[in-house]
Amino acid sequence: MTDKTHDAKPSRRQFLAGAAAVGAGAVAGGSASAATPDPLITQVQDWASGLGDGVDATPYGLPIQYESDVVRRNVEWLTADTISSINFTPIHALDGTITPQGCAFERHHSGAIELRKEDYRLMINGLVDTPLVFTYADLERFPRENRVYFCECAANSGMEWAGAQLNGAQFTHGMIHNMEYSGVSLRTLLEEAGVKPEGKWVYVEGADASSNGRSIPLEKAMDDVLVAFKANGEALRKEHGYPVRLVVPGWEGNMWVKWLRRVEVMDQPVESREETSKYTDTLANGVSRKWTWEMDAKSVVTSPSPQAPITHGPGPLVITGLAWSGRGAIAGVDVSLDGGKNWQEARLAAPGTDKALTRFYLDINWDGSEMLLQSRARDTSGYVQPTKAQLREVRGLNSIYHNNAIQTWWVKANGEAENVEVS
Ligand SMILES: Nc1nc2c(c(=O)[nH]1)N[C@H]1C(S)=C(S)[C@@H](COP(=O)(O)O)O[C@H]1N2
Ligand SMILES: [Mo]
Repeated sequence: MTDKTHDAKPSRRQFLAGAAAVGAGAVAGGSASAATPDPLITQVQDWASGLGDGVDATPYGLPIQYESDVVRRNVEWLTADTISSINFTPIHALDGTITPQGCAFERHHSGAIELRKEDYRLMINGLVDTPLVFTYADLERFPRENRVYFCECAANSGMEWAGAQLNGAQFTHGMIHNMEYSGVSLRTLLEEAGVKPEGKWVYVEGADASSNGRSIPLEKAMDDVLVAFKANGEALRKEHGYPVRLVVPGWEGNMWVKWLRRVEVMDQPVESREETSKYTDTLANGVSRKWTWEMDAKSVVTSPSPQAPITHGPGPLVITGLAWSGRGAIAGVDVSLDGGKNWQEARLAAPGTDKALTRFYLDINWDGSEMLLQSRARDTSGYVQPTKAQLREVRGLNSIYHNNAIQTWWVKANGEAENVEVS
């Protein structure tokens, strides 16, 4: 077969291709143009002159070396020791909504443990008709569900309460991941044991030394909580609770107990360390709010952002970010280019779904001038993401957890971005 574009005489097709290249050049400010031959187009490259790698070079695939900067990172002063640790999802470098397990943030109170399926046991006891112990193989025989949910640590954005501090969406908003979980509804297992009428709470704990025990009202436990063993189709990674973790949709990450070992049905909450001295919010008057389970609606522009600067000149610019709500689905996202004075509605990549990340885009014709970039999420309950000032009015300045305020990036004319606050 002859390729007409190789003829000396320009064909219509060649003209169109040339025009497209010029057009693309104008859009991206790139080097492609019909006038200057591009060796990447005109010359046979090394990778086309021989064989590539065989299929079994890496039995379990890893990202290509050129993507080696798309990794979890930590903030040194936050991670004093390795067993009480936190790292952050590189949300500035991801697209879509699903977080690959390999770069999903981790938070451990006493380190990630290695637990074999054979050694796994889940006990349901307390106010039940029949206390039960399940093996991993037992869990696999109950009807399964598949659901996508976000998991956000209550401390996400916590370092930003007092002022703009960390320079990057990964650090300000990266204590979040969003995966498709496969598992058994906790309701199914509780019904198997038979909850006694006095049972009003469950106390859930993990097999690690910290146990990370939390009390959950029975109403929630019987609603959408999952006992999950797969994430994004494959087994949970060790760091996310292999072989079994609890998924508590929309509620603070601390309740998503990893290496789940026991569910005790109780008539009252335990008031454990994790739900009293930690994960509570102290208000301006010194009184702490008792329970803050639901994660309020929140959003962030992931690009452009400090770690994802604009690398081209004026013209078409894709602004994108993530939005989520623990109270339902995202109904809409507004974006401001001028620090919240004017707002325009972003395009949702797909309609928001219950308690899961939603991707938004705003495709603009950037004039090359600086911007104060913000996003504002709205959820199906009618709630609108607040400004920092509005949040501080209600919550004061003592809080560490549950900061869902609007984030501002100062995008400069040279495309670089910085974490700032507007008043
Ligand atoms: N057993 C156990 N479960 C746990 C924890 C823990 O240290 N031990 N950390 C909790 C906290 S504070 C958060 S934010 C989430 C983090 O889940 P990830 O490590 O999968 O991101 O797990 C929660 N579940
Ligand atoms: Mo957390």
